[in-house]
Amino acid sequence: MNHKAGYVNIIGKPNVGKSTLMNEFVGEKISIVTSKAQTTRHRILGIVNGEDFQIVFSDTPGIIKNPAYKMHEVMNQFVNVAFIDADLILYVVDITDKKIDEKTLERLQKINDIPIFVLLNKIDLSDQDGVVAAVNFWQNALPAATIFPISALHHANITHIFDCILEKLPECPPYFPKDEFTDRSMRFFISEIIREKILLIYKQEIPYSVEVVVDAYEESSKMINIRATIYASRDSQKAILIGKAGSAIKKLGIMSRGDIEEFTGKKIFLDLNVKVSKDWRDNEETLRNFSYEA
Ligand SMILES: Nc1nc2c(ncn2[C@@H]2O[C@H](COP(=O)(O)OP(=O)(O)O)[C@@H](O)[C@H]2O)c(=O)[nH]1
Ligand SMILES: [Mg+2]
Repeated sequence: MNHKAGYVNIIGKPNVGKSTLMNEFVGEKISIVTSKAQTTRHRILGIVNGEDFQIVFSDTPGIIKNPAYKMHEVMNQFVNVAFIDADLILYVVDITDKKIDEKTLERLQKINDIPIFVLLNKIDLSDQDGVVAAVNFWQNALPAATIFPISALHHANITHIFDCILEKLPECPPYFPKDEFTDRSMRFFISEIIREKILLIYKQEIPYSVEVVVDAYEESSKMINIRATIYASRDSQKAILIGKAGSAIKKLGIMSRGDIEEFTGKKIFLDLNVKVSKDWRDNEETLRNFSYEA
C-alpha cells in the first residue's frame, strides 16, 4: 500500500480563521481562538492520521505588518519558515476583508513548486455575489492556485478540501508516530488555554504583554496538580492581572480550570502566580526561555 504524507501550512493575516480551520481539520482544539488579532504566537502542528496517510497541518501566527517587538519578528519568522517547508500552502483570507495583503500576494505569486489553495473563509458573512467576485479576483491574482469558498466556523466545504489536500500530497512515509496529533506538550496546551482566557478577560494591551509558563505538572490517577506563572512586562500590569482583592485572577483561575478539565478529562488543581519579567518581549534571552526561537 502506498503511503502519503506532507506538511500543509496555513498562512494568512491575523484573525482570518487559521486556527479555527486547523482545529476543524484535526478535530481537537489544539490552537486557541479568539476574536482578537495575534492570538496565535507560535507555529503549532496538528496531525491527522489515516491508515495510508498523515497530514501535518501547521498553524502559524498571522503575518504582522509592522513588528513592534522582537517577539513580533520571531512570530513573522515562524511564518517565513511555513512558506518554505510546505508540501501545500493553505492561504486563508477573510472574504469580508477588502484590504489585500499585497506583500504576501506577491510572495505567493512567485511560488511555482508548491501547490496553493486559497481559502475564502467566513462565507457565512457574505452573499452569492460577494463570493463570486472574490473567487474571480483570487483566480486572477493567483492563476495556478485552487480557490475554495469556506466557513471554518460552520464546517462548510471542509470535508471537500480535506479530500483535495490528500490528492495533492506526495508519497512519503509518516513524519510522526501514527498515534500523535500534535508536536506540542500538555504543558504547552495548558499555558495556551490560560492565555486564551487572559485574552478574553483582560482589556487593551494586557493580553499582549503577558506570557504564561507552566512550572509544574503532576498527574495522578484522578487529578492533575498544575502550577503556572503569568509573566507581565511591567509592575502596573501585575496589579491589573491580580485585580481588586485578587478578584481578576480568581476569575481567570476558574475559567482556565474548566477548560483544562475538559481538555485533559481529569480534575484539576490550578495554582496561578503573577510575576514581572521587565520588557520580556524585547529581551532575547527571555524570548528564548519562553520558546520564541525560529
Ligand atoms: N463568521 C465567521 N467567523 C469565523 C469563521 N472562522 C473563524 N471565525 C472567527 O474569526 C475569529 C478569528 O479566528 P481565529 O481562528 O483565531 O483566526 P486566526 O487569527 O487566523 O487564527 C474568531 O472569532 C473565529 O470564531 C467563519 O467561517 N465565519
Ligand atoms: Mg490563530
